[in-house]
Amino acid sequence: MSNDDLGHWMAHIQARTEAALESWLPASDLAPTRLHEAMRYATLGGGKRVRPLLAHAAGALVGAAPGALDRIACAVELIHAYSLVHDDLPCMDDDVLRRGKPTVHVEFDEATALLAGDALQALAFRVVADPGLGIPSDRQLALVAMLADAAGSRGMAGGQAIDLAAVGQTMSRADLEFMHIHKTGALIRAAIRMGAACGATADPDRDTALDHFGKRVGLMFQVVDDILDTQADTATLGKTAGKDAAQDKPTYVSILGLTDARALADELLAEALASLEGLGGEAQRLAQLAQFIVHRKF
Ligand code: GRG
Repeated sequence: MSNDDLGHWMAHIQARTEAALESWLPASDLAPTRLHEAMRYATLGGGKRVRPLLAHAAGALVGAAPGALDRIACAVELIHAYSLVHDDLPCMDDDVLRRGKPTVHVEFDEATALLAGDALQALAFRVVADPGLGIPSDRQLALVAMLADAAGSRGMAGGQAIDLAAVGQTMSRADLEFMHIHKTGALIRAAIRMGAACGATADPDRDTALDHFGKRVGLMFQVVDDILDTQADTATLGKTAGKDAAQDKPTYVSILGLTDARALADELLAEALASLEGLGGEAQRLAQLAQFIVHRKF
């Protein structure tokens, strides 16, 4: 699988994800129209779709049906989109730019942004719980639980609570890792686990290896996000650059310095790739995605 091939495959999965999101999101002329417009504005036509790409790559590795993976991809992206809407609110990170356009509360209003996030989260669970998923019901329930764990207080929302409490504080490296593993890592890890759980057969060794990969990639994603916040400009990122330092937030760059933060990202990449070693050539796509995540420019 060449990098050229990766580009085509990514474009293909991104288009499938867009189509799946379009099919699940309520039409903008359906009442309540303003809320539905805001949900669509927050979700469609933007973002790298990293979590859907990982879900598809993990699912393809285990022979999962592409239609089921479209739904998993859609669900994790809906949770991600909701988290971005809420994260940008004045009571949280208070940002005005996301994916190169005004944030949802700027384009609409705060109450609509809050409700749009809530409704996107509910829709994510609706998608996974839908009978059309085509997965035996015990495993479908397990998928619902995986998504809930990743999004909840022991996952993404918990990590966000730690993040908000950390503003202006000093933090140990261990505490920073704990925060990042939850805030960003939990959903990325869940995307991979959920994709893999759509396969016809369980293989404990394979699933453990994939989960180890997901943990490393989840943390690596945020280490690189911390680096990009200091190195890239607002136009490239599509969101306000330099936010972490401006808000006096502890990050890998503030704690380790830029050089060691980069070294850590490389170390996590090596660990992630090592965990794929026993999984054969089909794991190549996940390896390529890990490389993409660490070398991304936005
Ligand atoms: C529960 C009230 C309430 C709020 C929750 C959970 C939450 C608010 C915020 C989660 C924190 C968060 C936004 C984590 C993700 C951090 C991150 C690196 C986002 C950027 O992800 P990319 O680069 O973005 O994948 P694109 O735009 O490419 O999809």
